[in-house]
Parts: sequence; structure tokens; C-alpha cells
Amino acid sequence: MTCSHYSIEDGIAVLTIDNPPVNALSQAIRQAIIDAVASTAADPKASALLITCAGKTFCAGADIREFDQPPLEPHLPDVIEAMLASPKPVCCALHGTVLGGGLEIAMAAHGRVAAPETKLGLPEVKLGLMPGARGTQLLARLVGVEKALAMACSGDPIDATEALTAGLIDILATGDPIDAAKDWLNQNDAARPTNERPIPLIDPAVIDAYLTANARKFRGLDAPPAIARAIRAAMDLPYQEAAALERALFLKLRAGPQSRALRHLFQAERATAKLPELEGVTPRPIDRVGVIGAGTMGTGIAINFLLAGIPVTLVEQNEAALGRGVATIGKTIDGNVASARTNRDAADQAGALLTASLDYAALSDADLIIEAAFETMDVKTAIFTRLGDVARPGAILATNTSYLDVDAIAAAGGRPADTVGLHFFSPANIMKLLEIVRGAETASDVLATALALAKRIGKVPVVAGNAYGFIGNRMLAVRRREAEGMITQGASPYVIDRVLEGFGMPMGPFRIGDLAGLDLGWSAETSTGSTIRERLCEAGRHGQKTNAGFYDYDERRRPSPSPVAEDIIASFARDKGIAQRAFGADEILARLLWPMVDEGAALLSEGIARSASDIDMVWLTGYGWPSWTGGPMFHAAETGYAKVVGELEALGYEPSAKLRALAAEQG
Ligand code: 3H9
Repeated sequence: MTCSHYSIEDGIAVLTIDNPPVNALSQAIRQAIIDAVASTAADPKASALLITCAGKTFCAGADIREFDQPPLEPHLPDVIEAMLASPKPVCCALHGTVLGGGLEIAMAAHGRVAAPETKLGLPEVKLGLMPGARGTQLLARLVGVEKALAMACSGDPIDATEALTAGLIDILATGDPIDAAKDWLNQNDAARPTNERPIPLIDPAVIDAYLTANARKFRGLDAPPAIARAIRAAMDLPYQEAAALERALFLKLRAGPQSRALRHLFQAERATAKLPELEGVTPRPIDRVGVIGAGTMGTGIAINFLLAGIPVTLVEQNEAALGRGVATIGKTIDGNVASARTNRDAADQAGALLTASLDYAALSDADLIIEAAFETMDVKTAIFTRLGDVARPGAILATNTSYLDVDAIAAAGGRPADTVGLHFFSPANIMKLLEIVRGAETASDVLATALALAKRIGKVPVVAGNAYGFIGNRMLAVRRREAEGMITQGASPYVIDRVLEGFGMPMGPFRIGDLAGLDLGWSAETSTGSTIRERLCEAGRHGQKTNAGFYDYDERRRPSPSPVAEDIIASFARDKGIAQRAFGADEILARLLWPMVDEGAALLSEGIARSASDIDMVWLTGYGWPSWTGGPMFHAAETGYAKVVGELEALGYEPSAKLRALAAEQG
């Protein structure tokens, strides 16, 4: 298959790269660029070389799939050096996304012309990598050290207008960028290659200050400091030496575990919505959504649709709750404007799409109705019974339950084929994960609709089977059981939290418990004091909301270990006669991670999760799992499933047959 085309137009050599879907820089493309530079140099009829790409985008960078294979010549740095050494000027005509190696190609040209909607960036850091083909060196020369640092360490692209101001591009084309690039080449036949430009020197302390200011964001990641080192070298060393350092740092990152993990997640994210059985299934159109329940979940869910331009009817039981919900939605969207996540116009439009009602009849024209009411079966089935009466034929009925049986809820509505679980995570307007729970009778086009809709509202959908807690909460329950088990045996809750946070989770299980409220599902009348949580609640320690739970909280909600909670735990263990012993950090981590992974294996064998990578996406996008370890299942696979089985056995567990099978498969 030809993936590039070379011709002479108006005395200029034109190389068109055509490697769908995103013109990734495969071996053939790299060779084609080197050949085009050589042909242009040798051709008296060509005064210059123009590089452009077919399709909706310029190059999206190196071909990620090649990273796991033996590298093939020519390497991207060879291409870049060939372009920089070209005796005739080279200009790139840019459109779409110009990313990673694609931007390195563009920067190795003498000039860059971009269409107005173009986005340019170095996203390698998001794959645990850094630019590996002179990107740090060329970017620092074009936009300065500070901007280069921000772009390469964040991985976020900038738009063409900003790129023009920053000096990353030369022309913002108003018409066809190819014509503008030809004009540029005709007027700039003596342009200098980028690597010969002087680098604007700054106080190197700025680099350290940037890393310090972003320490929280970069926590645990190897790539940002490596990028900073390469950019610093751009100031300190001659170009070739700094370029060699950049390459060495890149190769080390590429071979390292973090990049393997992040590349796995890149593919995992794209795989969640690919269900072979849905190929050719047409989703139902969704033009109006109904949401039942104006509490935290209902309002968060509604905001997703409003911001995506989809009208929402919000239904509550009484005026006060409905008013509070509408106010929350308004306040949250205004907050988005204040933090520049949404612009004022979009916010106003979103607000205008909201209808509030106390009457279920207002849901009769909704294409999708999501129940986000209290998490008890009685409440949910009562709502579904009413929905069975008011929803129009063909409307999709969804429940936002996080644990309950979707089939039982579906049965109450009398339309099981039209029913699906849509489990949003709190805060629902922020968290990326959407667990889509497929009931026993959920129709294929209902599932396809849910997947398509997730994309429209910017969520990562993961399809789960109908089981208690689905994927995420079922595994979470295992982790909580282990954590709470360990504290009855003598481990400190504070040490357990520290171990898990040291692993990279945003919060340990006891801080999460305090935040969520220890009194969820607890009542003073029925409390039997048979768990530590119950005893804490009985002592008035309901978590953060009472300034006391497993931790004590000061007036700014900062936690500190609580001697009172420790006494409650110790007396619980005494009452139950549980022997006390010391726990090392390794054992704590093993007990927090491996039983949970074993539960993941069980979910796979039961068909509740479709794949190990789906489980990883659930934990990444719903629970803040540290991305650089690739998710629980990937982390277990990297550790070695056999080792995980061995550690579980050493801890006295009986690993599942599926986990043993995974270990055997891995060999
Ligand atoms: C790099 O360049 C290193 C260099 O500095 C140094 C080297 C020495 N390769 O996301 P989509 C596939 S590192 C291969 O669904 P969108 C993707 O898997 C690279 N394949 O579409 C999917 O395939 P499928 C730095 C790639 O419109 C299809 O294209 N570059 C690559 O929502 C469509 O993708 C990046 O990190 C690739 N580089 O978004 C850019 N990129 O259909 C990563 C995409 O089989 N890519 N595919 O599932 C992106 O950010 C987005 O894909 C992009 C399009 C914005 C381009």
C-alpha cells in the first residue's frame, strides 16, 4: 500500500503523507520523507520541499504500535536530521492535530504554515515518554525554554493562534495552507534550519521552580523530570550533545515500565467501546434526556448532557428538592465558567436546555430516562413501575444504581430490553468513568446507544455484566474488607492509608471512608456494634462531616490520627478476641492489591468484565488508580501472575482458578 505521494507542483516538490487514520510515522513514512528530501536536493526543477498530509489531520506522531517491536531504520531522528540538513528549504502545511513526532517533523522544517483549527503539541508525556527526535531542542529554540517546558511536560496541545504568537508557526493560513506554504517557500528561500537558531537563555532556576510548582501533578512520573533535563541541556550544551542526551533519555523511558503501562492504557481506552457483536447495530437517537432525582448524582448527571447540548428534564418529588437541584446545576456550571472549563455562551446555552418538573408526565417525550434516586431496591422499583407507564415506546430506561440488581429493576419497569444500567461516578460531571451495565435482556441497540452517548458526553464507557457492585465497587468491597480486616489484627489505619497513597492512589481506604461518611446505611436504632464502623458511628464519629471518623479533623478539614478511634479499634479487637500482630508495608500492600486483583480475575471468568484492560480502565477513570502502573490487572501482569498467586498463598488465601490460569498462560 502506498502511504505517500511525491510530485512537483509549481516548481516545488510536494510530499503528501497518506497513512490513515492519523498519518502515524511508520517506517515507510519515515523513509518517504528522507527520500523526498534527497530527491528535492537532486532535482533542479524543484526549488524547495513542501510536506503535507492527506485526511483530517497532519501526523499524530510516531506509530505507537511500533514501540513494542524491534526498531526499524530509518529512525525518526535520522529523518529530522535529514530535514535540518536539507540544502533546499522545507515547509510543512499543517492541519488537524500535529502531535509528537508529527510536530518534530514540522519543527525540523524551515517554515510552518497552519490552518486556523490546527492543534499542536508534544503529548509524549501522556504515554510515559518524552519527545525522542529533537522535540525538546527544537521547541525550546522556537518558543523559548519556559513555554517548551510547559508544552512538553503537560502534553497539552496549543491552538494555531497561540502557536503563531509563540513563534511555533510562521503563518496562520486564511485559505488553503498548501498554497500559503508555497508562497512562504517562494519568499523564504534562504531560511535557516531550526537547530541553528539561537536559544533564548533564561535563569535555569525557572525550570526547577516549574517542576516544584507542578510537583503534585507530576507525582510518581518519570517523564517530566527527564523532559526538564533535556530542555535544560538545550541551554547548557551544543545542539548535537543535547540532542544525544534527549535521545538517551527517551530510549530509557521507552523501555521502562511506566511507558509500557501508559501505552497499555492508551489502547485500553480505545478498546472499551469496541464490542464486535455491536458492529452494524444502529444506536437509537437521543435528543432529550430525563433525570429522576435532583440530588448530588442526578444534578451531576444532568450537567453532562446540558453541556453536551442535550436538553434535560429534571424531575423531583417536591418543590424544595427540585429548587435545590436546579440551583446546584446553575452554580456548578457557573463554577465551570469561573475556572475556564466552559465559556459563558456555552454555559448560558446549557442553562436554557434545563426543564424542571414535579410531574413524571414531563418525561413522556424523553428518549432516555435516567433514574438517580435513593439507593434502595424499593425506591428504584417504584420509580421504574411509574416509568413503565409514562415513558414513550422505545425510550431507554436507565438506572444509576451502584450495587443493585439491574434485572430486578428492569422487571419493575416491564421493559427489560429497553433497560440498562448507567453507573456514573461522583462527582458525575467530572469523573470520566461510565459503567454501562448490561442486563440479561438489554437490547443490542440500547447498549450501542449507551456507548455512543458516553462518547458524546466525554465519558469512558466500560460495559459490565449485572453483578453486585458491577466491576469497580465489587473489587473495592474486597479491598475495604482487607483493609478493615487488617486493622482488627493490629495494623494502623494511618499506616494502611499511607502505604496505598505511597503506591499512588489519591486516598487510602480510611480517608475515603471518612469522606464518604461512615454512617452510609447505618442507623442508631439498628446498630449492633458488630463492626468497627458501627462502633465509630455509635461514638458519633461519622467521618469528615462530624469532624471525626477514623481520623480527627481540624476546622480546615485536615486529618490527623485519632487516639479515640485507635481505642475503639483496640477495644473491638479485644471484645472479639482477635490476636494482634505487626504488619510490614509489603504485606499491607499485598493484602490491599492482590485479593482485589483476584476478584478481578473472578469477574473475568464470570463474564462480568469483558477484558482485563476494561478492569484497568474502570480503576483508572473511576477510582484514581495511578496511571503509571497501568491499572490493577496490568500491574499484576507486570508483577507476574505467578508471583501474585504465590503471595496470595503465602498470605493464606486460596487464589481463584482464573488467576491460576492467567499465571499458567503467562508462563
Ligand atoms: C512520539 O511521537 C514519539 C516521538 O517524539 C519520538 C519517536 C522517536 N500511532 O484517538 P482516536 C490510532 S509518541 C498509532 O480514536 P481521535 C488509534 O489507536 C506519539 N496509532 O481518534 C485509533 O485506532 P483504532 C505521540 C494511533 O480522532 C485511531 O488512530 N502522539 C496513533 O479521537 C484513531 O484514534 C500521540 O501521543 C499513533 N500515534 O483522536 C498522539 N494515534 O481506530 C496520540 C492514534 O484502531 N493520539 N492512533 O482504535 C491521539 O492523541 C489521538 O488519537 C488523536 C486522534 C488526537 C490523534
